[in-house]
Amino acid sequence: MTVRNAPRLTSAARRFRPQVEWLEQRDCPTNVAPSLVVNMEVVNDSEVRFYGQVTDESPTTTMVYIDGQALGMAQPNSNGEFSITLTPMGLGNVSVYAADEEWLMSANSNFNFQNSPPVIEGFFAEFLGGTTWKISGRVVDGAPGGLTVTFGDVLFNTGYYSIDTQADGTFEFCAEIPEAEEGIASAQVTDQWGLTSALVQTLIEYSA
Ligand SMILES: [Ca+2]
Ligand SMILES: [Ca+2]
Repeated sequence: MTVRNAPRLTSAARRFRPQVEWLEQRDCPTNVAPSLVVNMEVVNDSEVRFYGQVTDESPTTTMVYIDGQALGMAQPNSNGEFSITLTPMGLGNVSVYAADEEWLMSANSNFNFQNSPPVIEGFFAEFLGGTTWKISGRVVDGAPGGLTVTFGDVLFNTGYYSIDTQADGTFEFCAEIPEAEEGIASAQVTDQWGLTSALVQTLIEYSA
């Protein structure tokens, strides 16, 4: 029986002997897709705020994307919490999702941004004497300031085409209406989202 000497390791082979058996064996970290809980809140009738929480093994490596009628992205903090306020381009659908560094994505959360049309209340022409009339009214809307009220019929015919509302939605001005032009005056307003009110009317009439 021949006993062979064990082969001698070169110094290079010795250096590269695997060391893993002396280390604690651990599972490789797995990258899971983020999941998302998100809410939409309308601010002042003109902005939308998206806020919520991303769950991921590493929330700060994820990003929340807002797509559709509002566009933006938000970086979650280490707890996964995020908040972003955006001005929509118009009414309609907005979807929100989260993606991590490897583009693993959460499901989409879908929202529908809608708004109410404005209403003109108390449209009235008050006779002040001579040919002077005080025209007034109030626009009721989620964002009633700075809207343009347009006039038709008597007011339009005598050169009063439009007026912008005050911050509280009110409008008021004096008009000179010749007796020959008396009749119905009308008004209408469109809000910032392109929603138009019903037409309102008032009578400008000189008593006999
Ligand atoms: Ca992940
Ligand atoms: Ca509105």
